[in-house]
Amino acid sequence: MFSPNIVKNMKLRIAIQKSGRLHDDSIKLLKECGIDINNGVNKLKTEASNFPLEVFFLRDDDIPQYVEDGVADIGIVGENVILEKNRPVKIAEKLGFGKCRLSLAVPKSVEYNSVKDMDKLRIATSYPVILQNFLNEHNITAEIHEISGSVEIAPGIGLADAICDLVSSGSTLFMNGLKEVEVILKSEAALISNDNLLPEQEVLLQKLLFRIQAVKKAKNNKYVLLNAPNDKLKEIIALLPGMKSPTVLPLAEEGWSSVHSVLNENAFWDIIESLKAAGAQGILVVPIEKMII
Ligand code: PRT
Ligand code: ZN
Repeated sequence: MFSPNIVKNMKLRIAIQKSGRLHDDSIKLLKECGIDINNGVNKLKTEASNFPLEVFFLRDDDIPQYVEDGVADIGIVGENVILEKNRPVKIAEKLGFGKCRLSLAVPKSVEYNSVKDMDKLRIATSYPVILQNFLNEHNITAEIHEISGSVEIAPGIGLADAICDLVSSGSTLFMNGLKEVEVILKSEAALISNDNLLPEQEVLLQKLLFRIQAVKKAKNNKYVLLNAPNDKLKEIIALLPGMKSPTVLPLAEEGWSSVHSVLNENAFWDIIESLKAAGAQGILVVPIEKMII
């Protein structure tokens, strides 16, 4: 294998968006992973003080190429960009932020029944590769107009009949008199890595992934503390999954216990309601910072 000294001197270089929608969440994620970085304004690169990580600030569109070329070892970028750029990089982990969808939209007044209605239309987009693949899959011939920004105004100025663009709240489409008719892709930010990392870099990547996964799990779970009358304990415990099983501690008041557990966000409100109905009182819900199973 390799000597621990090499690992000691080895660095991982990560590319993140310089400014834009993914910048703040990328920095926040690194911070939540316990990595201190000093991201001064207008800096193009910086170093972490407590993890062997060098950070490059780039335009998101360039990140897949930099990672493929090995200028950066890993990067954080939207899945939409990864698929559009179609570079041979690996998705190491989806990160749960920057969520959006790439959709087809047409003017509100246009009747739309199925994707076949796109046949022979002019579609404006900044995602010609993903759009062309989608059209091919559905055997549709359309004229793709590649434009780099403000795609949603294209139908209004007569440049296109439809658009294919990113949507999150839908308000941009609404304000431009458009309606979303097909979701082509659901996207979120992902950590990508070069296909040929050195073994020492792979070790560092695994270390980083371990931390990212702990942060992600913590975000999806809540720590719950509640008081339960002892005669209802069995019923209440049955409702709580916990990491192994709930912790039960006697309260100073006779006949009552304190129950501690971890609940997944998806099932959270349903379980809280059932707990109340089963006699739980004084329910406290606390965020978890890191969760290592
Ligand atoms: O300068 P650089 O090239 O780095 O940045 P950029 O301007 O190309 O990208 P940026 O910062 O706008 O977005 C970066 C990434 O954020 C995208 O690649 C997506 O992965 C993700 N993301 C998430 C979004 C959105 N949500 C989003 N809503 N990217 C863009 N939008 C735009 C969309 O294009 C449309 O104009 O927001 C508008 C629609 O938003 P709603 O809320 O009105 O539906
Ligand atoms: Zn971009």
